[in-house]
Amino acid sequence: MSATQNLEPYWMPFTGNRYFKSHPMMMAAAEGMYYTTTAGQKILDGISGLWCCNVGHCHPKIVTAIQTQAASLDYVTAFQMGHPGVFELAEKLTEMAPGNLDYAFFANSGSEAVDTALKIALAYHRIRGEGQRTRLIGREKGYHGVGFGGISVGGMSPNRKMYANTLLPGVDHLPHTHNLSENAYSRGQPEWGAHLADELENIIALHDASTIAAVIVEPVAGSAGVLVPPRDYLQRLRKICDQHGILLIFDEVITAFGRTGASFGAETFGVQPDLITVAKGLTNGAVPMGAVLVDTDIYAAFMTGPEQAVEFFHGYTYSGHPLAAAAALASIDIYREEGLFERASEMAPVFENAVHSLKGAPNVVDIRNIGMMAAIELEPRAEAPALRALDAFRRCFDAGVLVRTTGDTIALTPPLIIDEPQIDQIVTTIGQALRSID
Ligand code: PXG
Repeated sequence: MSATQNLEPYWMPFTGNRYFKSHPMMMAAAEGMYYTTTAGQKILDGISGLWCCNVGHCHPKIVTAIQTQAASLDYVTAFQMGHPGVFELAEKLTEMAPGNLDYAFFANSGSEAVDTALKIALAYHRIRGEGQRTRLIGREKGYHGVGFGGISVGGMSPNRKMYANTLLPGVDHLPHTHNLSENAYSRGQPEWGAHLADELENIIALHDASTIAAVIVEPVAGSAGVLVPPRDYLQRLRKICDQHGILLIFDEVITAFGRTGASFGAETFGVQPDLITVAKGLTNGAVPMGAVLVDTDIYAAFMTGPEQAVEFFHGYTYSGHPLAAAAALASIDIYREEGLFERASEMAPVFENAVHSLKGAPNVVDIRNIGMMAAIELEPRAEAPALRALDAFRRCFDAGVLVRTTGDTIALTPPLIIDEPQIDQIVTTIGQALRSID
């Protein structure tokens, strides 16, 4: 960054623009576990960029794949046309996906993947003659991106309140599962809370199952601060959906690609959804891409009518973009070749012990974790919610460690290549930060 660079014209997303522009934090480069700031400081990445860069930054294989693709086929429309990479990607992705999720629809972000999945669910019921199934069920504290569909089923009030009267109609929310009096300091899945899934029965009783199209949840709520599903909770949701002909969508934008210690959260928790949304780790964050993985029966329901007719009136100019497909293929190869899902599963207990060692640090009220994701929840300062965590974030950054905060919770979601000394560095730095702030 030159000293004279004009920061004003860029309206930054999810950022306090005025504060940032007077206290800029700029990255110049990244490699492996580290960023380098424009001031030349090395920063250990404790959050995989933003839950994205699971194989670490600027992996040579991904860099080469993108460079080679950019020089050979830059773009081709996805409508009535294709390129080999995207078909190969669909095959590899659906091979990796659990159960009969044998079809992949491509979008460019998690938000687009979510809106696509909701549209598939609604259209599926309508095609089968159940067009009255229009209701969508999300969950409090859920994050499903920022499209109108995603914020409607999402449960983050700051993201919703400006649009209260223009959200999708006919949406209901399950209760969230965050409860410190029952579950504080859980390691892995909490014992308490499976009964909260039964609230779906009440929602069904209220509206009648025949009006409900789909339930969408994150297997582990990520943005809300790593809310791990209580034991048997997801199983109960699956069972109730099955009993009532309701589709179950797992939003795995964060949990897919090794984050929970397996390829998908669905695998970790042993629950088979009808649709899975992915993004982030799909391309290791290197090129934007999202996807919806779709059950064979759902795909088959659409494949009716004249062969040449469009079956689903949906898609994006950049669906299955060649650069994104190349980055995703390289990422999937690296996940396999470097055994990163297995590594995440092996490293998870080390990570768990390390983060739980922060119990007793000033103002810590909860620590929770699963796989390679964890949260440290702080007591908010009176009258100043989120500021304590923000102070901790800045102290950590100054000390060379990048963490993420949401409200008064510090989230950790490091690249799956992290080693033990780096885990120690993150935890030690957070401990020092918490002891240095009030
Ligand atoms: N679903 C889930 C579960 C997500 O976590 C999205 C959808 C939307 O993806 P896009 O690519 O449209 O941003 C996400 C995104 C945070 C944070 O602080 C997390 C996300 C986005 C911004 C901040 O944890 N996840």
